[in-house]
Amino acid sequence: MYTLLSGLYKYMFQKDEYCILILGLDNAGKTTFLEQSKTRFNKQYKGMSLSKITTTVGLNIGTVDVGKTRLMFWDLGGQEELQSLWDKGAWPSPPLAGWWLQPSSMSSQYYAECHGVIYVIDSTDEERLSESKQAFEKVVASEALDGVPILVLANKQDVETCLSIPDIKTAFSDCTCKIGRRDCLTQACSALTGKGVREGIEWMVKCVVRNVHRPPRQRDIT
Ligand SMILES: Nc1nc2c(ncn2[C@@H]2O[C@H](COP(=O)(O)OP(=O)(O)O)[C@@H](O)[C@H]2O)c(=O)[nH]1
Ligand SMILES: [Mg+2]
Repeated sequence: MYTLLSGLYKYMFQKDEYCILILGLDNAGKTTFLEQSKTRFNKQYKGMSLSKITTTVGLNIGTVDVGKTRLMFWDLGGQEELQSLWDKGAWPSPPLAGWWLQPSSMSSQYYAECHGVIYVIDSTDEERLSESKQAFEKVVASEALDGVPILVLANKQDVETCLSIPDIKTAFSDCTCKIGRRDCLTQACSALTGKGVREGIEWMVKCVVRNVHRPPRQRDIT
């Protein structure tokens, strides 16, 4: 009886929550992607004007609900000096008040507890492509991310002169062996127009739900 009732409570009032890191160099389009995703998936969300997004200092947090699944995104600053924090920060554990004031050493790290990674590449920035590849290589080489699905977004595909998906795959080909057997998809995308955003999010949902090695958190629906 208890199992039945708790199952019913979970079905009606709880969502499975998965934590997703959005990584990539500064200016790749991470924050624009997060805003576009919130606007597309959250009916109540009155999005900000995408053209008014400014450089992220620190991080942005946002949630996107897809059916009974909630993705909690952490959009981390991509400037070089902030990249060293990607694998060091800590996830909050609400409802602890003031969690964001706690030093990261007090709890576990982003990488160890995240369920998925979205890595955003600026397809118009050929000059920084190898820098982006190096940052990506460190991400996929991290043991704490073993088995975690990675969605690579080749962003800014609305720009006519951008690099194509095959160009980007070739430039990132050194990293293939480090990707291993985890789920990984390279998706053409424009965070600005929304092209590829829904496909990318839906792919990520499918992957995190089937990854039994990192079970979700349960959250009451608010
Ligand atoms: N043309 C184009 N511009 C984009 C796209 N996504 C982001 N941008 C622009 O790229 C710049 C950096 O975007 P932002 O989201 O702040 O990048 P972040 O530093 O990775 O968070 C802004 O001027 C955005 O308007 C896209 O898909 N297409
Ligand atoms: Mg940003």
